[in-house]
Amino acid sequence: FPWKPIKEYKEILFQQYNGIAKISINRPHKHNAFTPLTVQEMSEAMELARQDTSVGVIILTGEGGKAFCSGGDQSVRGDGGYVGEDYVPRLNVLDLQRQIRTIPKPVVAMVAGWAIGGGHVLHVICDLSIAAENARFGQTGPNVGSFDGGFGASYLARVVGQKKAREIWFLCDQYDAQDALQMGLVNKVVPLEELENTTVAWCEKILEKSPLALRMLKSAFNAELDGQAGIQELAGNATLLYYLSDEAKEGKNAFLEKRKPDFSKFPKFP
Ligand code: 2NE
Repeated sequence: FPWKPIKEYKEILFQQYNGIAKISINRPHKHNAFTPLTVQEMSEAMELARQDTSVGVIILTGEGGKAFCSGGDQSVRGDGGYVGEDYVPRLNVLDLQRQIRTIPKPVVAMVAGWAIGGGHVLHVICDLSIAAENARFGQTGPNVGSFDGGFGASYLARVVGQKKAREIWFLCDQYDAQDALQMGLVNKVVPLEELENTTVAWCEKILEKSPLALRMLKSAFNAELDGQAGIQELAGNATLLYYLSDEAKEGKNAFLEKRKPDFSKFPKFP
C-alpha cells in the first residue's frame, strides 16, 4: 500500500493511506519493546490521528514481521518505571492504553510475531485484533517482576473469561494464533503475507460505515465496563449528537439573540 509518512519519529513510524492511520513500533532489534519515548511518540501520533477528521480507523502494529511488541524495554527499566533521557521513571504506556480505549475511532491491532507482556496488553485493548499465523501471545509479568492489574487483567478477563485470564497471568505460557482465535483473543488469523492486505480490507469495510454510529458503539461498549468515565464518553457523544439538532441550536440562537427560546415546535417523542 502507498503509505504516506505523516511525521518523522525516532522509534515509531506514523503513516496514512486513504483514511487509515498506521502507528508502527520501529524497534525490531528488541522485538519492538517500548521505551518511554516510544510510548510518547505513539501517544502523539494517536492524538494526531484522533484530531484528523479524514482518519476513520487506526492500525497499531510493529515493524519487522517478527514482533508486534514485547512490552516494556527491560534494559531501560529503572526504579519506579521505565527511564528515558531525562532519567524520570515512567509507566506512560498506561496513558496510551486509555487513549486507545477512548479514541472515538476503531483501533485495529495487526499482530505478527510476539505480542508479549505490556505488548500483549496493547493488542488486548485494541477494538479488533488480526493475527498472522506466526503470532505468539502471552503475559510475562510474574517472570520478570511486573504485572498489569488494570486493563491488562480486568479487560483481558472480559475478553477471554476469568479462568483463562488467570491461567494466562499465573502460568505465563505462550499461545499460538489458533489458541488465541479459539479463546476469542483475536478476530482472525491469516498467513503472514496476507496480514496487511486483510487488515486494510477490514479497515476499508469499517470506513464504509457511519462514523457516528461507530463512535456511539465504541463508547457504548466501553460504558458498560468503564464506570463514570465510560458514561462520560457515551454522554459526550450524546451531547455531540444533540448539538447537531435544530432543537439544541434553538437554545443557543435564542441566547445569542437575547430572546426567549421557543422549543414548542420540537416533538416530545414517546
Ligand atoms: C518475546 C520473547 C519470548 C522472544 O524470545 P526470542 O528467543 O525469540 O528472542 P530474544 O532473543 O529473547 O529477543 C531478541 C532481542 O530482543 C530483546 C532481547 O533481549 C534480544 O536482544 P539481544 O539479546 O539480541 O540483544 N528483547 C526482547 N524483548 C525485550 C524486552 N521486553 N526488553 C528488552 N529487550 C527485549 C523474549 O524476547 C522475551 O521474553 N522478552 C521479554 C518479554 C517481557 O518480559 N516483557 C516485559 C513484560 S513487563 C511489561 O511489559 C509491562 C508491565 O508488565 C506493566 C506495565 C508496563 C509494561
